[in-house]
Amino acid sequence: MDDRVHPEVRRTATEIDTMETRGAATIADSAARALRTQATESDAADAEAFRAELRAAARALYETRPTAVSLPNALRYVLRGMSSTTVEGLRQNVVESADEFCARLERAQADLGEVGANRLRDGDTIMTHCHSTDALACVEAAVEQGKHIEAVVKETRPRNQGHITARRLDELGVPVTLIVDSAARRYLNDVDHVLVGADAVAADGSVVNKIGTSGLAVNARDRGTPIMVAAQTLKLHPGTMTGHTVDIEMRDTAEVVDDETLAELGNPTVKNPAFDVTPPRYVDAIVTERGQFPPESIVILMRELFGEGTSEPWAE
Ligand code: RUB
Repeated sequence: MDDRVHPEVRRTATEIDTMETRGAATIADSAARALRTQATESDAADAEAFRAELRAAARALYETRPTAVSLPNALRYVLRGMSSTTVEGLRQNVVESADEFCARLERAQADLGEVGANRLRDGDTIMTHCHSTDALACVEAAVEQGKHIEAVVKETRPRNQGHITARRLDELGVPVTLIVDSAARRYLNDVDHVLVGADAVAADGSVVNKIGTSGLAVNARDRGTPIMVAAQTLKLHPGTMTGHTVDIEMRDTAEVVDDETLAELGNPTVKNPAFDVTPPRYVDAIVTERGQFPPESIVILMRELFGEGTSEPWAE
């Protein structure tokens, strides 16, 4: 890693890489805070060196995990705030943009929660996949509105993020039924909504989320269960407007099977994709802090928010 990158930023990058810090919104929040630390701790001699240092820090964070677009969106937001020509001015710019970014993220999640909660009726049961703070914001708001909500929670192999969801729902007072991933279709009959988050939403309305989301959505469509994606606009992938695709992270096979078992099995090839793509036709609504959208119309919101330009400010 570049020598100019502050140890705190390195630590944040490692935590994202090892998934100690995980989930698209949380990753974005910690990346913005890391850039803030780089700025406050910088002893750059001049404005040019300061900018170069911040770009190096942003690159180190960017290179951790490839799929959640909230990460580059966060880095872009903070770096684009650098308008001053002095070190002190730039430091101030970064601190203000990072603070503004984190506050906006929190507000967006709360606003999105209110929108999503309106789709949930008193007595509804949801099915979740993985752990999404955006999705849980909808449940939290519904509970605050006095609605009784129950949940069927998929464990989400191989990392079992469903356990985090189960704990969080329990804290909200939502009764939870935990199931193995392969039991999802069986229990779709008992639920009123599938509610998931997103790591990225493409311009055509495709939703990139934890591996298994697309199979769940296809099964839900077959059973007539509505599929709701909670994704604040930070998850919109501007590059997909100009033909870029979303890179799907392949993770270590040790998450699936340990070396000893692998050898006993005759060393088969193991694949461990972390995410998949759900085509827009399997999604009923994308719930954002700007309201809910049919997936096919999300591109209109993307143009409004990002324009057409998506160049990366950390590129040298
Ligand atoms: C997390 C995941 C979540 C999205 C949305 O995957 O797929 O559904 O990131 O989360 P991983 P949030 O555990 O591999 O990071 O709504 O909190 O942004």
